[in-house]
Amino acid sequence: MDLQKLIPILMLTIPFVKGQEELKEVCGCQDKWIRYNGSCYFISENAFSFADAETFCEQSYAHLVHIDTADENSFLKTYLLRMKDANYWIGSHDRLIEGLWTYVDTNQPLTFTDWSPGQPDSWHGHDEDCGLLYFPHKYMWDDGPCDNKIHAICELRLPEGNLLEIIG
Ligand SMILES: [Ca+2]
Ligand SMILES: [Ca+2]
Repeated sequence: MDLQKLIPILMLTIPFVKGQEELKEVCGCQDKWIRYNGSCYFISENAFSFADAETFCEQSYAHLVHIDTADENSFLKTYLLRMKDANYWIGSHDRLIEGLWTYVDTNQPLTFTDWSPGQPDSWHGHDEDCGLLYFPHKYMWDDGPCDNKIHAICELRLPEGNLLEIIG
């Protein structure tokens, strides 16, 4: 196993030598990441093109968010509604085959969607091949030009099972 793959495991393991409180805080998600169910999420302060947003997430061993369920979707929407108005990339796109939307982490078609009415529309024939949470519609989904620079939502799926149980 190379060091790059080992780092995320070390980051999950190191906290166990620290205090109980800190352990509870860190064993799931890194600082500034938000925990929800089996994943950690990071909302970027900087704005990126879709491709650069995915690269940004990969630097933390994550991907642009893959929204699997209505629960996860409403968690994100509720969270974003408390922040400043802005648009956010999610990991879905149809860059390869127009109209076939897949996720960057799995390359699989979407199983859950929350498109705004009339979306995705590749507006006025523009190439809008990348998925985003669109603040004017309370973070329902839209398709936008992949070169637009907006914020990224990264998702890091935690390993299955309860680490505390396994270790202790
Ligand atoms: Ca997810
Ligand atoms: Ca659109």
